[in-house]
Amino acid sequence: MDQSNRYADLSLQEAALIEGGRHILVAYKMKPKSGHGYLEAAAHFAAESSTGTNVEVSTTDDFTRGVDALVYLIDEAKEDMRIAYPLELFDRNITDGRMMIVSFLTLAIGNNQGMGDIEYAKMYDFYVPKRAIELFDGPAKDISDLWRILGRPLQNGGYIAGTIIKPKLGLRPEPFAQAAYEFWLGGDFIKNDEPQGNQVFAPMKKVMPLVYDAMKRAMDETGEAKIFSANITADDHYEMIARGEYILETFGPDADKVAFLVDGYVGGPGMITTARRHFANQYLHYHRAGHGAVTSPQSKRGYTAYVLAKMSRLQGASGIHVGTMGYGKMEGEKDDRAIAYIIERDSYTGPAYHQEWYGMKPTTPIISGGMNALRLPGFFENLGHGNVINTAGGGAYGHIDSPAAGAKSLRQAYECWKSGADPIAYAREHPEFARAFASFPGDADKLYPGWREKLGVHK
Ligand code: CAP
Ligand code: MG
Repeated sequence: MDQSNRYADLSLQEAALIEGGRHILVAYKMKPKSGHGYLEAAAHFAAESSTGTNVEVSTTDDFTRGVDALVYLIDEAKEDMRIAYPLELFDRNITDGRMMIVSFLTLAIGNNQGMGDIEYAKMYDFYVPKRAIELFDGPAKDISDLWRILGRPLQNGGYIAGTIIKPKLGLRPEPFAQAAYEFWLGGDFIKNDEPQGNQVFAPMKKVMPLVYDAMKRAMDETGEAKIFSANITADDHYEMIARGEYILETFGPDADKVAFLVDGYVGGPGMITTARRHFANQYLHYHRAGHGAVTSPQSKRGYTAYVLAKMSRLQGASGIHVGTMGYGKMEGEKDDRAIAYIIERDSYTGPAYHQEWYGMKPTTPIISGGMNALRLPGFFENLGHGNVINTAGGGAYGHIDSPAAGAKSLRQAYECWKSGADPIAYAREHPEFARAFASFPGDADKLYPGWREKLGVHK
């Protein structure tokens, strides 16, 4: 049934919709199944994403039609299809009237992801009007809270050198805490790896007291504050709260140095909001493990990593992993810097829409995945700044001298880039950075050809 007379209005102007402030706009890359007209398929897509189904129903009235989602732009050659969703469509809390990401996803990326007349559709951008920005939680804490703890300037406080306790799983409490202590002798920030929690060989109630003890000893020895991002991911809301409350109690007077990590993609929006609302005083670290299932360029359905990051800021993530933009081990490319810019700036123009954030706190780009000191200078040059959290697991624990040396090499890589120094010249004056070349010779050969001769390394 062709519903384009109801669910499409190509006379609508995007600028007017934005000016009107009453719609969330969504841009998709959409292709209909063969045999289906583009506008007809798009209109059905909008119907299924709002007030309709595949046939007219007798219960529809004029009010219903007034909140229809409307296709307002199609470009079949570019597979570009854009829909205006009236704000009224989206669910609101009965407790406090706020909006919720789960409702946005249920409509914008819900049943429309499996329709018989749609080959594929992937959300690549969306626009939220000022009123919607006002109705999402947004971050409670941001990178300036971490810079304050670390004694840095609250503007441009710079690079936070972090790691992930490796191996990913399999350490018992004592070696786990020892690994943390050794990194903290050189670095700022340690996170649990995304699957680490309360494994039977590393019970949280054994690990956390030892980690806190390691933190205190490292802080005493270095004279520097340290931060731990503890994973409180769990299916059960009350389990998450129990974990978070236990961890805060354990870190006691240093509980302000605890961030909470949540595997937000596999856990879903509810898990992020549990952490955001129950632990509003803690930095909320959004780990996106699993996102590649939908965000990978190989996937023609779901949504992009750019959309995931933009949604995370609305939900209140203090920081989210944004990938390594082609410099690390995960999929990515240089232009992925847009994923950082949309969450850290108050105003940014993405692939389809310009977005103002009206002062909503920024979400920190977290850089992780195969990074080490050698790869960082190129990364910073591409991004244009180093106001990020970098968590390098292999880059720290793979340094041939020690995790502390690995941490120092990471920090030195940032200082090298910030000073504009030549990395080889900088390495001659900074041993931990120099030893990163010997630690990661494959990277060194690729990024700094002739490094052995230049640094006098002969094996
Ligand atoms: C990195 C990491 C990160 C992923 C996340 C891992 O370890 O801890 O979880 O890279 O990817 O488990 O692989 P390494 P992203 O530093 O040892 O590579 O940040 O792209 O979501
Ligand atoms: Mg990990």
